[in-house]
Order: sequence, then structure tokens, then C-alpha cells
Amino acid sequence: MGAIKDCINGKKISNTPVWFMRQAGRYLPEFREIRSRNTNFIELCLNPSLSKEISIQPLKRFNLDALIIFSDILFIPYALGQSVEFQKNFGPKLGELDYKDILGKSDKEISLKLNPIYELIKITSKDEILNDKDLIGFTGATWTIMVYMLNKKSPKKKLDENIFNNLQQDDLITKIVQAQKIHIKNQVESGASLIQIFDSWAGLLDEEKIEKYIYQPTKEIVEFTKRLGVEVICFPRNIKNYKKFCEIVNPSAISIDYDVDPIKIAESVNIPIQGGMDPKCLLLDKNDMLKNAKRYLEIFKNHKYIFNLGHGVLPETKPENVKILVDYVKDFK
Ligand code: 1CP
Repeated sequence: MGAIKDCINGKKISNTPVWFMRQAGRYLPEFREIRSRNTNFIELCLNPSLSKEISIQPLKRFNLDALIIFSDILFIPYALGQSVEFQKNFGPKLGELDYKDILGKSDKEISLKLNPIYELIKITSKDEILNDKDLIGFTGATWTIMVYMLNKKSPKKKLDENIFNNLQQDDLITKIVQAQKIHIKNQVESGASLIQIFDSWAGLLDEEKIEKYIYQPTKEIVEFTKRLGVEVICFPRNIKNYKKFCEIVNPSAISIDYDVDPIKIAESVNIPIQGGMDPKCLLLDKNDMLKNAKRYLEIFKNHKYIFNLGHGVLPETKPENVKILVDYVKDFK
């Protein structure tokens, strides 16, 4: 069992466990090298030997406690039959929704389409570099997946408010939840030791819509994952009330964003906490970066705490800084 699971389960560990969202990706020259030869992002993710190589790249450089698989949250729409492509300097572009086709997708069809991801997990979990480290599988949260499916592009570009008037929306939610469960179960059976749920757009919802779109489906997915015997970390980015989210959804650990006040979180949340530091801190000079890291480590000293960031590693980050940060966290007493 890895240090992250141990931390969550209250076992004695010698130092703060650490991993990063987007630890595999564009800030690493060795990733950019593979990416430049593989222009189709979906095909790259669905090539188990290449996606394995990318997943282990950060572990070759840094003393991290976990590997996160190189994949994407948009494989749920893909598995449901919606077309997904990634365009340079634009991001994801999703196709029209064929409800009859989507709502009719069987568990078997979904599993079959995502099979290369399970193959990736199987071969990666056997690699000796993993040793006793955790292997993190993931899914997008229902709300965030629904946003991409109905909005067809990043809501950062523009959120179509009509998504709430979509007549088939409730059926779609049920279908996404079904696909998420199959995807989580298959990842766990293939060797994932932990699951993270990314709700990157949780902060877009008004309070009165949160119950239906976030609390209810996420609670269902969390309970499902726990029943599989695996811990589940939730990242409801920019949610207004983390305390309430934790009370209702009850994940094994909560990952916090960089806008939320860590002191308030430390006072109000009593489940294991992950992350928080602004990824921009990795762009500062060494002393300023470590001052920020120290702040989080001090604030959560008496908490079960997993060091991570408040969002993903930025593409312009220098790998040297990641190394300095990881070594600092590992030596922190
Ligand atoms: O080279 C490239 O252009 C690809 C960039 C890239 C990468 C490296 C995308 C496209 N996805 C990924 C990998 C990825 N995505 C991982 C793998 C492993 C790791 O973390 O190291 C993970 C966990 C994700 C999850 C993901 N994809 C999220 C949730 C986390 C977050 O960042 O908020 C989201 C929202 C996506 C959608 C997505 N995938 C890629 C892009 C450009 C986007 C759109 C983001 C947006 O809407 O702004």
C-alpha cells in the first residue's frame, strides 16, 4: 500500500506524501517529445505502451508517492459515442449528441471502448518503478462531464446557459453516472489503488443547483467506489462550501483549490486534505516557492495532509523547480 492510502487511513507515515495533478504532461520535455510525434491526443492516450511511458515519466525524475495515469476525463463522452477531439490552442471540441445512441450504450460497449486504458493500468501496475507507490485512476465528476457534453467545448470559452433547459438532461445524468461507475470499477480491477474525481467546473454552479448536479451524483459515485474497497479523493474546484461538500458527499479525502483560505479549511474540515498551493508558485524563485509550500505544510501539520497543488502543474513550469519542491516536502518535519 502507498503512502497516500496510508495517510488517508491514519497509518503512521514518516513524511508528508506528495503527488501533483498534471504531473504527467506538457512541462516535461520528454512528454513534449512523444507528443510531437503523436498529434492525435485521443490515439496517444489509447496507446497503452506510450501512455504508460508518459505516466511513469514524472516518477523517473521526482520522488513522488503516486502515479496518475495519462488519460483524460473526456473519455466518458468518447465511450458514450460522442466525438471528442483536441485542437491546438483551443482545447476539446465535442460533437453533436445522438441521444438514442448514447442512452442505449451498454456496459459492455463502454468497457470495450475504454479497454486500452485498462490495459495501460494493468501494465503500469506491474512496472517495478511503481514499487509501493499508489496508482491513481480517475474520472471527471458527473457535472463537469455533463458541462463538456452539452457545451461541446470548455466552459472557459463560453458556458451555454441553455444546458439547464435541455429536455434529455436527466437521462444524460443517469447515463454518465452509469459510465463513471463502470469506468471506476474497471480501473480498480485493473490495478488502480486510489480514485480521484475531478469536478473542475464545480465553481460554476449556483447554490440551488448544487444538490442535484453535484452532491447527489458525486455521493453516489463516492459510495460506489468505497464499496469497491478503494479510497476516493474529490476535487470540487472552486466550490463555495467545502465543509458542506465533505459532510454530504463524504469522500475519503478532499482536494482544495488555491483560492480557498487553507486556515479556514484546516479549522472546518476534519477529513484528510490534499493540495491547495497555487501552481503559479512553481514559477517563482526557489525561496518564494518554498515559502509558500512551508505555509501549507505548517497549516496542515496536525492534519492528515497530502501535498499537491490547487490545480494542475502549469505547462511553463521548470522541471527543476518540481524536483526542489518534492525534495523539500519529503524532508519537511
Ligand atoms: O498536449 C496536449 O495538448 C494535451 C494536454 C492535455 C493533457 C496533458 C489534456 C487535454 N489532457 C491531459 C491529460 C490529463 N487530463 C490528465 C493526465 C494525467 C496528469 O494529471 O498528469 C488528467 C488527470 C486530466 C484531467 C482533465 N482533463 C481535467 C480535470 C483536471 C483539470 O485540469 O481541471 C479536465 C478539465 C480535462 C479536459 C481537458 N483535457 C485537455 C484539455 C486541454 C482539457 C480542457 C481544459 C479546459 O476546459 O480548459
